[in-house]
Amino acid sequence: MSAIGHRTTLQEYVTSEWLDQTDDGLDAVIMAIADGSIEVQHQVRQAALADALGSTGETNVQGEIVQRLDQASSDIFVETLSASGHVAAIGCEEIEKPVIVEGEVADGYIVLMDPLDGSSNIDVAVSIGSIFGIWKRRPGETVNDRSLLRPGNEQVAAAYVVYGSSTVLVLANRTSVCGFTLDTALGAYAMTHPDIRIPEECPYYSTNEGNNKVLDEPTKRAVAVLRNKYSQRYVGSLVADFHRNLLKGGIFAYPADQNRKDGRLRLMYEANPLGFVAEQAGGAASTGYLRILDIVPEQLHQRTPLILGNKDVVEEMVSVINGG
Ligand code: AFP
Repeated sequence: MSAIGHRTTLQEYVTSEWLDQTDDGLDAVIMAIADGSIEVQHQVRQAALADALGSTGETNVQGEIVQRLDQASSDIFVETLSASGHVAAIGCEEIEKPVIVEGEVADGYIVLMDPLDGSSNIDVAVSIGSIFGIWKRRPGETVNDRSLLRPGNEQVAAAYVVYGSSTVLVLANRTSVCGFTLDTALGAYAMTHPDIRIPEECPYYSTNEGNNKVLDEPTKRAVAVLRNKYSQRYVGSLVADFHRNLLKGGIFAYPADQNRKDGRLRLMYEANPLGFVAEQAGGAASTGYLRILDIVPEQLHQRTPLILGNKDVVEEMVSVINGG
């Protein structure tokens, strides 16, 4: 029995109050993400029953073993985004080269995505998710590989989906951040979290404490400040840790360390989209030295240190890292 009742559906929202003059076609891109995520959440929840867990045996451009659901999610979103008629190019964690969409593309959005974030949690029924950054093709631009290398501050929108105790899609543009919960009976998203603002209080910090031994001294001091002031919560899926902290307050930190000089997380389809959502919700995103959204990217799959969440706590961590 549908529970949507009086609630605004995602379709109604993105085709009415959400769109402003400049965003023609953006609603179709968001609905392509929504449609793809409904299929992905179904496959994720059925995977064990359908013997669809485990790896493909392939290694992706990150040097990571590709999980079967990683591949399936990548295929699903490339399909729905390409079929939207408004996406000119797609950059994906699982695909080495950009996908330049053939045929006539009106408007032309460029989408960077992590189709299934938190691969290490897929087989153990822990929350995972999908992450999307959306840029607009420059007027008259013939899209090529370099068209995807745009700073995060040029995004027109960003979205992520959490496949957890419920399936929630969070959408941000330059004026608002809202959350929609999937009504599995109706197969449609409905507004459940209007006007999301990251709370003032910050009860949580999320970091892999197992890396502490390989952090440099200033970063160790910064993490110690978090440890002494906040309660730790760490799922190991960035999208799930970020979602909790966005709704309840908190800071996520995956700094660079001796083993990962550039950090672990990917700039274009993890840090930039979530950094955009965080800033639109009153939070902040930093490398420890730079604002994430101001980084001019050089490679599609480049990594970055990431500190993300409550603005004042991010600034405090940055100041300690810089000797403050
Ligand atoms: P993927 O497995 O999809 O790459 O995601 C895992 C992840 O990039 C991010 O979701 C987590 O926050 C982080 O890595 C977990 O890393 P550790 O296992 O080193 O803590």
